[in-house]
Amino acid sequence: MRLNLIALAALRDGIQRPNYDPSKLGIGIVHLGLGAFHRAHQAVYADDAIAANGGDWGISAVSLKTPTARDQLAPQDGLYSVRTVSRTGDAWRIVGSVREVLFAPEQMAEVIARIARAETKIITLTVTEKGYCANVAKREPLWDHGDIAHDLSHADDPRSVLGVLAAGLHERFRKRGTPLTIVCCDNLPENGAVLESLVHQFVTRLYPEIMPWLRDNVRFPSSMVDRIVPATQPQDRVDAARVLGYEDHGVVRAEPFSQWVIEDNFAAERPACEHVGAQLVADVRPFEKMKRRLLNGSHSLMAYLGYVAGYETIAETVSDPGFEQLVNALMLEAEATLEPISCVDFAAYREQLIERFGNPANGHRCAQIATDGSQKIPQRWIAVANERLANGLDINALTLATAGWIRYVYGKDEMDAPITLSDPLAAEFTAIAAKHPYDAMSFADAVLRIEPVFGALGRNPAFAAPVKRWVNQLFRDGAQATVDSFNDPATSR
Ligand code: CS2
Repeated sequence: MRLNLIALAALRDGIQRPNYDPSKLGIGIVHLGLGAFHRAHQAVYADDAIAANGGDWGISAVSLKTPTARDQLAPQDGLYSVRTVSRTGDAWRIVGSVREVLFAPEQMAEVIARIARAETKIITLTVTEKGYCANVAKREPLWDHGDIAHDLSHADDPRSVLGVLAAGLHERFRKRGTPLTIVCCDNLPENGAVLESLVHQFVTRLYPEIMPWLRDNVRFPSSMVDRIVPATQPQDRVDAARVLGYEDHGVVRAEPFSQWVIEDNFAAERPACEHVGAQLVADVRPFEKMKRRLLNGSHSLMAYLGYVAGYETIAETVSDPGFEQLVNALMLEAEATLEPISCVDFAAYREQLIERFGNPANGHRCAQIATDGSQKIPQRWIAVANERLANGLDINALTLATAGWIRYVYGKDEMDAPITLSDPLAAEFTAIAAKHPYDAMSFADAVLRIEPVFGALGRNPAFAAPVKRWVNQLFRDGAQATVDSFNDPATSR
């Protein structure tokens, strides 16, 4: 039998579960992007906040691209378990806050109606970097992106996140136009301001008449989200059935650590998240920058170089002393670009990150983090390299990290086996590799010219020359030897 509301009542003791009746919960939040991360992060905060303080903060969770999550959770009345994995063992809990699951392409009218209802006070989003179909640095929608172009001519049947938001906002305006807060939860710099700008530009094209209302009534706080959530593994389902006594097709696994820093800029009511561990602050930027540059920057470095060196997971990669040293070097380069945060000790934060990366129970695969590098590394590394060069600082670890990415997108590993590239620019990488087979320098040179990733930095010799030298060494000596030589200056390049 599947986990559902009836099973919940009969669940065996010892498993944490909602102390409220999920069937009586009203929906106050719409979430776009029902991946594992949402289930292990925002939905857990909502679950805790409802348990602690009540309130109709149930979530209508929307999948935009695939029906998988809807098909997993709808038969379970939205219920699922979170398996927290740590060095000391597992903990399981059932989350009750997801009250409705929708698959947008089949249930668009319901999605739009949910966004429009006055009871909905908040929209949260986890749609990944590429999900915004935008040039993030310029804060502009990619107007010629297929989904954006489609939505501009089919406003009632949108495909893109911006299109769905625009249609929902238009309908909300037509109803009562009550205030709304839209919280971006993706790893983008100043994510609230970015999303606000994208939505404003998009809505201006489709429904200019609602812009005065939108400006006055819809807020876009920025937020920093953090929890390492590896993809669910088949074993998680097997274990869920054993531990819960019910099948759970929606189970997610996550590390014990969790953090959510949110700009206190809401248009209307919100759940009392500050009572359940979230930090409400005036300015999220320093927190978000720290997390993105230290955690995500290190993640990407380990994903590419670790993969090429033959490691499967992040924990395996960081347990190699050479990699641990390189990650620390990258973090120090990034840290020098951060402004101090009064309540944060960066050295302790770095140490905690190494410990989190090394959690052997995580099973976080390098290949998972390696996806969509073209969308991630500009804000994880390139911005840092630009700032350091402007301040006359070295960029040794950053250039090796970048070389690791270039080596990875070559598309063949050190045994000459194909690497499956999952990236909006994958076809471009493959074409460049075909043009420069086994020619490290010309391949690197051509990749460095990909403007949306590197901007002008790719043509700056202070960056491009060391990157190309590292790429050459990676092809010649392999990733492990190159990482080891980074740490041992005696083995010079
Ligand atoms: C990772 C993130 O996949 C990735 O790119 O770096 O998903 C990371 O695990 C989270 O941001 C941690 O909060």
